[in-house]
Amino acid sequence: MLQPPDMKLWRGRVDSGEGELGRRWHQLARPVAQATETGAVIVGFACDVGVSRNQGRPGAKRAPEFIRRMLANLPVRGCTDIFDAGDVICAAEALEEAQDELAGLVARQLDAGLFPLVLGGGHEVAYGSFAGLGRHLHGQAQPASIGIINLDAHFDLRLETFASSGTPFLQIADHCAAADWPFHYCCLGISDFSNSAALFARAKALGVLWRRDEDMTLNKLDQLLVTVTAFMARVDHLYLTICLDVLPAAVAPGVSAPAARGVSLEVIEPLIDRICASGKLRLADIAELNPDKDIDQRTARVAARLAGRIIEGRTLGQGRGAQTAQQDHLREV
Ligand SMILES: [Mn+2]
Repeated sequence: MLQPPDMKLWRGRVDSGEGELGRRWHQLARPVAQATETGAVIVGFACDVGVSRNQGRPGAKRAPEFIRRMLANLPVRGCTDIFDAGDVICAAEALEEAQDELAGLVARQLDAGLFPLVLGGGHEVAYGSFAGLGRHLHGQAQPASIGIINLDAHFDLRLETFASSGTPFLQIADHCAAADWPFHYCCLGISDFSNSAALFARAKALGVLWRRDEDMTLNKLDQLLVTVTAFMARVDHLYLTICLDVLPAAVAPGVSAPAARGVSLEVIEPLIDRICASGKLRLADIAELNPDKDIDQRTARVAARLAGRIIEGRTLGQGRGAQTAQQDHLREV
């Protein structure tokens, strides 16, 4: 079920004495019905059925509301237009229907020329998000070459007879195989102690590129950036998905499965910046905030910070993407 945007969530401080420079996101946000051609659109996926089915701690259903409240107070910097498309609400056990509805909504926003930033929900959001990008790209002359970059402690490649928050990337691999699309999956932040040997074997069989949490330290950042840049060069479109349990538990306590180690923001943020600067990012989502388990809204805050970084970074990235295209053209000449 699609719930229209609740603009009452977009409230916050007003620094009326500061004029234009004092504006915050709540002063920009408008319902998507008023969207112009450019801009980012916030889409909520109010669902944690996948988390329950995966034997996790439910609560992520309310995350879109909590993240919006944090986004509302962000200062306006690089972003231009922020729209809200409302929430897909998952009724009872109807996960597959909700994922399908999300796919339709995401595809419509992409068709309209907008950049969707989806707020999960459990990581089952990823299958709906990806399917939406797939629908948008369907019918192009070339098979869609989509790179998936997942910042996550988990592969989420579980082999099950039902969909859950642990299965989305195996579902996507099947989806790609059926459509005769390549499956380009890069998973960053994997914990050796949170994935079974079966999952490592499946990742290997599927040609997944992964890096472990312990290999994602600041002194290895340069090499990581080289690896991710090479991955991005092989694809035409990028889908970035962030599972908040990739972060240390002190930074992101409000998740179903807090990380024993995690990857620090010092490493996560430059990676996100590089992804945004590629000019190829079409879609992003942020999954697994569980407001019931959060402490002083730390996790909601970090989710909003990352969402803001992606939306602003992408605006800058478009400029850099155009620049790169121009440089490529000059080299050809
Ligand atoms: Mn995860």
